[in-house]
Amino acid sequence: MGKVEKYIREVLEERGALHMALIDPARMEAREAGEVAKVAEEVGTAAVMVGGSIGVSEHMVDEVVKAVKGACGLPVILFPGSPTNLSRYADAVWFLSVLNSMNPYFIVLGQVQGAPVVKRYGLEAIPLAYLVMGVGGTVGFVTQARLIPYDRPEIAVAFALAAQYMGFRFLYLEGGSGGEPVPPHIIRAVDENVEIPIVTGGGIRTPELAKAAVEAGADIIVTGTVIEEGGDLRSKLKSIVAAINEAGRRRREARSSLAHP
Ligand code: 1GP
Repeated sequence: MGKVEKYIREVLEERGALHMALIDPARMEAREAGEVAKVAEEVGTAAVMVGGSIGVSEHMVDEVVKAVKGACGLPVILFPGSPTNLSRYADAVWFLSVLNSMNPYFIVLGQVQGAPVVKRYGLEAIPLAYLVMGVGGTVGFVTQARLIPYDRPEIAVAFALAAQYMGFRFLYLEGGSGGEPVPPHIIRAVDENVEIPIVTGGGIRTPELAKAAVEAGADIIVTGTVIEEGGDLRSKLKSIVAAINEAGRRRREARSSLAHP
């Protein structure tokens, strides 16, 4: 296991749940990304993810990653929409497969194109099964995902189990950026059936939504749009991170009382 994955697992162990801030280089300039990362670190975000589905070049990723690394000490994990979204300046990459894509490019061929670059850049690859659900947003459109409907938790569970049996170490339940968050009943059904940590994002813009996702069993909460929208970023992020930490703390306590009744 690489350094970043070890760090993620340690923070999860310690806090019960964690927040990652997502920066899309097509939607945010490097300078602003640096400022956002600094605030994110101050309010307790655990890592910064960088990536996007459309309009992202390697140069744009490089510039954002360099700005984030210059502004804070958090690990930077790439979240690539294509093999051209890799940067030698990042710490790790979610080496993701869109398992419910109907196009083999997004399941394995893009990964084949990118793998030698990951090796050349010395990036830590963290295997991630990526499931796009609900309305799916831009990522659902681009990756030609056969979207998992929110009234079919059994399909989400079947994909999640397949992902775990295939050896993926993290599972991402994606509602689509700016979309409807993956509902708690889907997260709960998946959590009851798989052991690997659950990441979720898409449409999470309030502390209440973040808390509901953690209570349902999500381990890592990703927010992107809320960071791009402007306004009082510090207080917005602070309240979201606090809600995640609080729900994580309660989950840890519940687990330890089960272990030591
Ligand atoms: C998108 O899950 C992420 O891949 C984040 O979504 O932009 O809605 O926060 P938002």
